[in-house]
Amino acid sequence: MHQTFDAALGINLLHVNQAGADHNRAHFDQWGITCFNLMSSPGAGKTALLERTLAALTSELKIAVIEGDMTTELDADRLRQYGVPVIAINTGRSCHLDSKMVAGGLHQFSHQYNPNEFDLVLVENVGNLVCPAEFEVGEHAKIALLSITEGEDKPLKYPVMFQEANCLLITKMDLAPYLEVDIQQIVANVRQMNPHATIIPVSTKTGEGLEAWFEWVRTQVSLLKPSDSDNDVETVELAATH
Ligand SMILES: Nc1nc2c(ncn2[C@@H]2O[C@H](COP(=O)(O)OP(=O)(O)OP(=O)(O)O)[C@@H](O)[C@H]2O)c(=O)[nH]1
Ligand SMILES: [Zn+2]
Ligand SMILES: [Zn+2]
Repeated sequence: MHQTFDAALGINLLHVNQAGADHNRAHFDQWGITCFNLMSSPGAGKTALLERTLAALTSELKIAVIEGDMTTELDADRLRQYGVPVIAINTGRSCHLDSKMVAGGLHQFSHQYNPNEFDLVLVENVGNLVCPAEFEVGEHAKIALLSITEGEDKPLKYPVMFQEANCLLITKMDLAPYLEVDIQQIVANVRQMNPHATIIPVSTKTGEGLEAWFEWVRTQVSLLKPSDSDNDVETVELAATH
């Protein structure tokens, strides 16, 4: 793992990061934006999932993406084709996004667009099963992706990401017939770390599970909305009585 204590400066980097994350979250709340942090090992399918999500949901939600990559804009360019703002952040040698980098992205975003018009910001973190889970960026929910090609033991070997996740997507389900993989064992290992996360098996190739994922996204976005204004609270309460 990277260093979390800077001996030269005598500061705990995780504490500094947390203050920055709280600041970012305050901005999201003020704008009425829900923010998700998508995390996985390299190549588990974050960008593919974002492509399907943008294709399905941009007609009903106003979405922006913060795209973290160490050096390239390859993923950002893939997502720009969906006509949404994509803020690319190159982390250089760093293996994760931190709250300061995301603050820089939000600054850029709020100068180019009116953030009050947006519903959802999707952050694609740098592919890494360890560090991203340690550094909050101001998200309201953490989404972890685990592809079935990675092995059933990953939730046990890299516990923090799976403990922290609000939603776990088991990806590349279309490959199950070709692999000797026990999906129930993956679920059991995740449950051992985290009894509460929503678990959704998906495939961006066949579309399996994507509707359940979209519905989870819609629910999370609508949960944040009521605090927006009194008017919205009333609408939600009225809807609930019918
Ligand atoms: N068979 C199969 N392949 C998939 C699926 N989702 C993604 N892939 C493939 O897996 C590879 C990596 O997918 P990406 O979406 O780029 O993964 P990522 O997590 O964004 O990767 P990094 O940003 O490098 O960490 C690509 O070749 C995708 O086509 C899936 O559901 N099934
Ligand atoms: Zn990606
Ligand atoms: Zn790190």
